[in-house]
Order: sequence, then C-alpha cells, then structure tokens
Amino acid sequence: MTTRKSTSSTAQTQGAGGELHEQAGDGHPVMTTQQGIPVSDNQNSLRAFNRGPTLLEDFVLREKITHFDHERIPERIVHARGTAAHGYFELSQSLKKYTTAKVLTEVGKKVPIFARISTVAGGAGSVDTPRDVRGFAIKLYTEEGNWDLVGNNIPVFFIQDAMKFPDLVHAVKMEPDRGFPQAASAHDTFWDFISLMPESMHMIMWAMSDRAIPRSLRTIEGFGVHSFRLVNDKGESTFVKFHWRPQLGIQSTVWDEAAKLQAADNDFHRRDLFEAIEAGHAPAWDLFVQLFTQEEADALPYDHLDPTKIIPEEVVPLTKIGSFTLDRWPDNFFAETEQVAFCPANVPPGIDFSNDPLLQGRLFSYLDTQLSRLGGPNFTQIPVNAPKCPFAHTQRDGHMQTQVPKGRVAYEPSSLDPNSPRESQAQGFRSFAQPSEAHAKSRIRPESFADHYSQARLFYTSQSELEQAHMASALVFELSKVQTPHVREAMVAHLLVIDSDLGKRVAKGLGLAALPKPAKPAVPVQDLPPSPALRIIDRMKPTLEGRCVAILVDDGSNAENVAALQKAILAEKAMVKIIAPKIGGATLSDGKHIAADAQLAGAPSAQFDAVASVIPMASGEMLSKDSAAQDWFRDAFGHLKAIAACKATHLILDAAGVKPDEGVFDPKDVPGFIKGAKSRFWEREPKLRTLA
Ligand code: HDD
Repeated sequence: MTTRKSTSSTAQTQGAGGELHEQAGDGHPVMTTQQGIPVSDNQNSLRAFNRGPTLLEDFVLREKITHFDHERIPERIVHARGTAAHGYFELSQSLKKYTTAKVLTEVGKKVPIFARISTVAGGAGSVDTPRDVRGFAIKLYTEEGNWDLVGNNIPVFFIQDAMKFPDLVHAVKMEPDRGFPQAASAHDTFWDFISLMPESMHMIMWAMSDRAIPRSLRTIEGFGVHSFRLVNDKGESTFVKFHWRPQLGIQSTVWDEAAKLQAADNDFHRRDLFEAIEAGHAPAWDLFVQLFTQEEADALPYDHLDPTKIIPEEVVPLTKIGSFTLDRWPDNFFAETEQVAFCPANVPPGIDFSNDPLLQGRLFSYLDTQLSRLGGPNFTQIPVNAPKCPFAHTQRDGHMQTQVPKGRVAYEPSSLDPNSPRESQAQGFRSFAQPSEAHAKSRIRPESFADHYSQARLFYTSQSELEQAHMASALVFELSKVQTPHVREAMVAHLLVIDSDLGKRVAKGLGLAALPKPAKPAVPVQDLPPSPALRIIDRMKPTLEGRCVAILVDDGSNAENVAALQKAILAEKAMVKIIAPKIGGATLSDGKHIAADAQLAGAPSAQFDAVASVIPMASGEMLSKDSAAQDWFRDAFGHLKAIAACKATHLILDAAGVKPDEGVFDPKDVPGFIKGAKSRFWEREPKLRTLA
C-alpha cells in the first residue's frame, strides 16, 4: 500500500467538546477512503445543518460503516479458535529412497511454513484452555507447491468414516436448542453420540487424558493421524505416518488449573505463544516418520487404514527427519491467522494418500468449506495461502480476482501463446498406481475396522497410575454433567470392556446404584503389549526452559533476594513476571523501584509454572487477609507447583490452609527452588483432591 504524504500540518478538527484532533503531518500519512480520496474530517459526519440530519451524500461515512458491517467472515465450523505463527522447516535426513518430494529430500534447505494451532469445539472467541483436542496444521511453502500437514495433537480420531463427521461435530458443539455449552464436551449430546459409537472409544481415552489440557501450545505433540504414501522415482510406495514433538517436551496442566485458567486468562495459550516469540524463545518441534511397507501393514493385528488406530512406536520406530521452528508472529491476525486455508489434499509430487476413508472424505471437505468461508475460488491469491514457488494455470475470473492475467490464451492445448502453461509427466503430481481387485461398489465398513476396544485398552493400560486416575476423574467430571442417566450408564458399559477397573472406578465416581452390563464387542478384545511411549507424566522434561515463574514483591522486599531469583530464572531460559499488590510496582529494600508486570488480584497463579514470594512482614500480615493472595498460593500448591515462600509469606500459606511440603522452599535457597520449579510435585496430588 502506498501512502500520501501531507503537505501541511497546521489544521485541526474540532470534536463536540471542543477537543482538537491532530491532522496529518510530521510524517503521518494522509488518511484516505478506499478509493484513495483524502479525508478532511474523521470525527464528524456530514450534517444538513447544525444539529440537523446526516446526509446520504456522505460517502466517507457510508464507505467506513459499510466496510465495518462486513468485517466478519463465517468462522470455521470446527477449529474456529486458533493461533498461528510463521517459521521454517529444515530437513536433516533425506528420504530419497522413498520419495521424490524435494521437501523430504533436500537436506539443510529452509522451507518457509505457517502453522495454526486450534481448539476444535469452541467458537472463534472462546477460551484457550477447555478440555479439547488441539488442531495442529502446518503449511509448508515448498518449491513444488504447498504441502499442508493438517493434524491434531492426538494420533487417532473419533470416527472411522467421513460420513459421520457432521454428526460428531453437531453432537459436540453447543446444543442447538439452547445455545450452550460453549467449547465443552461435557454435555448430553456429545456423550449420547459417543456412547452409541464404540469406534470412538480409543479417541475418548486420549481426549480424557492430560493431553487434552496442555500447558502451552509450545508443549504439545502433533500427528498427521492417517497413513499417507511416499512414492519414489521408480513409482514404488511406502506408507508413512507423520509425528512432531516439541523440543521443550510435552507438558500439561492439572484439570483444576485448566478450569481456573479459563477465568484467569481467556487467551492464555495465544498470549503465551506471542510472548515467547516476542522474547526470542521461538518454539521448535522435531519431525519424525514411521515408515512401513504393504507387507508390514498386512501383518499388523489392526488395520492401519482405520484412523482410530495407532501403530505404537515400539512396533514401528520413529525416525527423526528434521525440525521446524515458529519464530515470527503474523503481522495481522485476520489477514493471516483467520484467512489461512489448509487442506489435506495439498501435497507435492512424491507424497500421496492412503485409502483411509476419513482422509478420503477430508480431501473433499476443506476446499469446499473454504469456498464459502473465504467467499469464492480465489482465496489462494490471499498472501498467506499463495504458493511461494512459480505457478501457472488457466483458471480465471471469479469473485475477488486480484491478478491481472495477460494475453488471449486461457485454455490448453493452444498454439497461440508460446508461454502458456503445459502439463509435465516428468515433474507433475502422479497418483500411486495401486493395483485393485474388481469389487462391486457398496457402502461398506471393512471387517478389519471392527475392533473398537483393544487400542482403547492399550492406551489406558499403558498409562502411569496417576494418569489413569486423571482419566477416570475426567470421565466422572464429564459424565456428571450429563443429565440423562441412560447415557451415563451406556458409557460405563463401554468402559467396563476397555478395562473393568476403569469402568468400576467411573461407576463409583458417578454414584451408580448398580454396574450396567458390559457392552458387547463385535470381535474379541486383544491384550496388546503396553506402549510406555504413550504416557506423558514420565516423559515431561525437568526443565524451566520456555516456562514462566512469578515473583511476588511489595514495598520493602529484599532487593538482593529478588535479583538473585530473577537472575537464576533467566539463566534457565525461562520468563520472569514481577507481581505486586499494585500495578505501579514496588520500592525494594535498596530504595530502587521495580516495575510490576501484573497486579496480584489480576494475575492468578494458574498462569505461572512456579511462584516465589519475597515480601516484608507487614505485607505478609496484610495479604494473609486478602482472598486473592490466599487463592494465589492455595492454587499454586494445589496445581502441584514449587513455591518459594519467605517468612512473611508463610502467614498467607497458613491463612490459605496450605501445609508446606518438600515443594515449598525458602526463597534464599535459589538452587533448591529452581530445581523444584522444573517439575511438578505429583506426589502432592492424592493428598489434595479426591481422584476417581
Ligand atoms: Fe478437519 C479444519 C484437523 C477430520 C473437515 N481440521 C481442521 C483444522 C484442523 C483439522 C487442524 C483447522 C485448520 C486451520 O487451522 O485452519 N480434521 C483434522 C484432523 C482430522 C480431521 C486431524 C482427522 C484425522 N475434518 C475432519 C473430517 C472432516 C473435516 C473427517 C470432514 C469430512 N476440518 C474440516 C473442515 C475444516 C476443518 C470443515 C473447518 C475449517 C476448515 O476446514 O478450513 O473442512
């Protein structure tokens, strides 16, 4: 956009109260209409006379209001709430043996990417921290066209066939007669649908695990879910599943914390990613593949084309092939994050689809939804969606055509224009020539998709005891929100098949008078060998990197101790937030002023990974009577975090009913506190709350 420089800076416009509004000058560009007509007054509409009606003639007002009236576009039917960033992907190991795709064969080349991470059920303005699956979509602008990896942070899905997707989404979204609940699966229609769809049981185990309540978008894994194909220069195909893992390690919250975060900060995850990128802590993920042949797939005791199944990494190992980093926040939320359009059908030559029926349906849905969401077929011209490699086609016209194609040839073949595009057998996308046996066409679900419980059991039995307790408690919480008793019972009937202990725990937590009859599996349930790689608590990295520690200060706080804590936290590549009773900050014991990042009552401790408090006795006495201060420490303790508490802070802990344990440190013991802050005090949990 070019701007017009002003020629004078003397005039001012007067508002109703006589206040004066600055005019262009001193480098400010002249404001114009969309047509480029300079605007003389952006405060007052054109009136017929003093205190008279506004004139229809006022094209400046009409254009401004008309544009405003049309500023919203339909939000995504799912994944409406999302946060995105730019970055790059770098390949470290070539897959040349398996594929011709340059993005997977050219080691060391930086490929620009744009990634959007989302919740699924809530609307665009909903909270960041509900219990929900997280979408994780990555657009790689490769030199052979855009490759969209449109995945989730869970490697399986609720349903096996795209035919059921609208039903699933209608069931989880707010109920249509009442318009609630927003961004929550804990309601009747969701669990009614799930209880009638045994194929969803494996995904339900994941959705009820701590993976669905992540600490940060920077600490989630990603999965391409389906099997895709890699195709090499000989036309040979190998199946591939994509996984990506955060370099910061995976980290979740505890449920009470996730629930409280919804009140503390609606934008918790978005703000966290923004602040991390702004602070230069660009998050990165490693990209892995699982590669397997048709013969290996045929030997598995489950069907890899069924998207409700994983292949445990103990069976087919993960190979790291590269990593990607998100290091640049978008310039404009709407233009980029809102208008980005992902589609699993966008793959470069050398990557191809499998026959997974869910994937097959997705190949249609995304382009279709984008036609209405973005208003027509030219959304690929929006900068965030346009390929960054040369492209040439004969598609023309349509709503919002922004390009001006030259020449008379918009067709192929043609003899009139030597520069018009032509197809290329050598470079073009070619589908894998999969041999197929002749079959009658039918609406069919293969028998190999019939086992709905074995992998749900595999997931549950692979978890640590505490994670199992979290899952049972999550199920009790969700089903307790269900008002229809037969839906609760139907769910327990499935859980009894997955694992009888799990079923009994949930039944007890729901206060069921009697256990229902277990559901009837269509095929015998297999006891597959557990996969410890599916746990997360054991796999959380003891680190402060990328995390955030709060220090509570007040007038008179010990300056030396505050400085020592700040220094040690920053040395661990973590962030420090100074919290004070007043946003104006505090004057420390050395007489120097320290600025506050937030006011105590407005920054609940759920937002931080650990908290320290260095305050004088008078502040301790005052704050011990303050409920926000009591909650701050009670929650930090209840969310299993390390606390550094000086003598005065113990007055507040006492008032909050906190009984200090080995996770409560003296703030002068800086190394002890830092070590404690790197993980959570899980052993505290059973003493604090009743888990199912
Ligand atoms: Fe989907 C959006 C991921 C199944 C239809 N999906 C969407 C997004 C992600 C996923 C991350 C948000 C993209 C963005 O940030 O713009 N979806 C998945 C995964 C699935 C899945 C991992 C199963 C493995 N989706 C799925 C099915 C269908 C759709 C079976 C329909 C047949 N998904 C859509 C959609 C959306 C979408 C309606 C909404 C907005 C959009 O596409 O652009 O077309």
